[in-house]
Order: sequence, then C-alpha cells, then structure tokens
Amino acid sequence: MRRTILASTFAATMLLAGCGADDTISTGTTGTAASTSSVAATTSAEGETTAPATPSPDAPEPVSPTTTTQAPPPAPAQQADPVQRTVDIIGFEFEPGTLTVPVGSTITWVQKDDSLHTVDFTDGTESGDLTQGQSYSRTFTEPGTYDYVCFYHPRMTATVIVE
Ligand SMILES: [Cu+2]
Repeated sequence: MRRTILASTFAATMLLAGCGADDTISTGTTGTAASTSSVAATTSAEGETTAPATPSPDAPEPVSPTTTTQAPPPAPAQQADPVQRTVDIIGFEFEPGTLTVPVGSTITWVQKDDSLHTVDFTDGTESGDLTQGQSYSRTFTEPGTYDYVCFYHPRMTATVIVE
C-alpha cells in the first residue's frame, strides 16, 4: 500500500518532472509527504493502546503500635444485688405466685386475709401461723427453687426462684 503510493507518486512526479515545470514538481513532493504522515499517524495511534494502569493490590496493612497491650482480666461473675420483695397473702392466694430474686434477697409475706395462713416451704422452713396483719420474712442465701404452701389451705401453693 505505502509502497504503491510512493511508487505511483514517484511515477507521477517523474511524469510531471518530464514536463519541466519546477512548480509542478514541488507540489508533487508535498503531496507525498502528506500521505506518508497520515499513514504514520494511524500506526502510532494503534500502537498506543496499552492496558490501563491497575491499582496495586498489595497495600501494606496498618501496623498497630499497641500489640503488647493485654486484655484486662475477666471480671468475676457479676451477681445481681440482693433485693427486698413482698408477697401478699390475700384472697387465699400468694401474690405473686412465682417470684424470682437474686441470691441474698429477702422476701416478706404480708398476711392480709381474715383467716389463718402459713408459709411452709418444702425444705422444712415454716412461718408458723399468720393472722391478718402479721408478716413473715425469709432471706434466701442459696440459689434454687423454693416451693411453699399454706398449711391450712393445700391449694395455696407458690414458688420463689433464687438465682
Ligand atoms: Cu391459708
């Protein structure tokens, strides 16, 4: 292609040169240069199609200056603070029927019925007779489930859960 252009241009130049006109020869030379430049530009554009730059995948990891810091020792099992709770004995029921408290808590039963009631635990702890207005307290120092019943009214059952 390029050689053909040059050859034909050369031939044309020679033909024009044969005419003996200097101006014509100069024009032919300029045309040849333009064609060559155009071909060179195209080749250069194709050669510059290089792969796009990719970001570096191996970025350095941040270095922590406090790698020697030790974790604090594990805190001892956190026990909830003991509380004071009240259970009403009213309407031939313990209210609430189930009460959950932390270890060390104290529960007070308040007898509000016009009848005799007791708080008798299955572990043997008993309140004795409670008349209206009397109360009975027990402190629970060990976790567990404490069922109790009224001595006079076996249907009156309830539970204390100590955690
Ligand atoms: Cu009772």
